[in-house]
Amino acid sequence: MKFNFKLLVLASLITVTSLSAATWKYAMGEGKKDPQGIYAVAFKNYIEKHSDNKIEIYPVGSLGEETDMMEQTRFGIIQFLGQSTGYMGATIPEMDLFTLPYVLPTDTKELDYFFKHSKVINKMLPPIFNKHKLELLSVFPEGEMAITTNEEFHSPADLEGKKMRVMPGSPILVDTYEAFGASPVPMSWGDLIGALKTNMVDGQENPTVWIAAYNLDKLSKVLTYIGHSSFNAVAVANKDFYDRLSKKNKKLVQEAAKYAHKVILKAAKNLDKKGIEKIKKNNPDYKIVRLSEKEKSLFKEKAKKVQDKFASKSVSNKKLLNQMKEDLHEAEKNNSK
Ligand code: 6CS
Repeated sequence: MKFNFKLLVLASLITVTSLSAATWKYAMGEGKKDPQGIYAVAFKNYIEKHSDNKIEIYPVGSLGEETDMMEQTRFGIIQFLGQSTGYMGATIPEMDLFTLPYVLPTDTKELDYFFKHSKVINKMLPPIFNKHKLELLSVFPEGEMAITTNEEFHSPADLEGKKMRVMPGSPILVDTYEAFGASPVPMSWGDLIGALKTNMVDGQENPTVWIAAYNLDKLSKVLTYIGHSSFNAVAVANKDFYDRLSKKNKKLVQEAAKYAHKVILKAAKNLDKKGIEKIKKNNPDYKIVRLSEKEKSLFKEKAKKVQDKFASKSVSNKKLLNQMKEDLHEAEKNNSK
């Protein structure tokens, strides 16, 4: 039989390529059209455009709740995860930094600058995530937190005794709503719709893009902005998986994360506007309230002890909060140029 050298080379190339090509799982706490999905799809497109690797995306609910997916990622069952920071504080206490009331601005330009240049995100958090078997890829905003209730409120006194759902992984969210006079109810997303329908809870908070996407306005009478926080999410990889990647694939993952971060930050500038416009179009009689600065000051006063409690929990928390305030001051200065 004539030795067919070309066939051998082709077969070897296919073998090497197939050996080097992989399929990676990417789970998230939202759907493909939601902000975490915008990031995940951009990440997938970059990976598949620049390599033979494939990304399988698992949207919210397909692999359990956000807390389940975090454990699956930490133990390497899933390679990549998109997660809301409101679910992370119990696993990585420092991450409650992103749920603190009246620390992050609501101005989208300042947030954009902060999420691009923050020393907290780019220098201080990666080694903390490594301790939890995770490689931090990105942190990004999904919009200003808006509060939906069945009755108008303008002060902490108005929230007295109101059962307010908060995301289940954040002690700071419990502290915040207790400080605001309410009775916080930690609850996963999967249980919230039913709880609103049966009046198990009186209200909840989410960005308007999410409120509009899942018709939470139809399960309440009024939406109130108190200017207290932004909804944020992270993208992470399992650390052992990431460390075992070839140099080429590590570079590919970092470039894909950088690209997806640019895509979601660009989209994030308009998420609030798109969300509130969709709510107004679908629900024209729905009441939308923005508290005055005077009314906000009552909530800001209550928020101070929540910020102090976070900082007092550990030296790490205190350093992170101080650095975040410096990062935000930089963002504010840049925005005033
Ligand atoms: O309220 C929640 O739990 C959900 N909200 C958003 C914006 N993303 C996912 C999260 O599970």
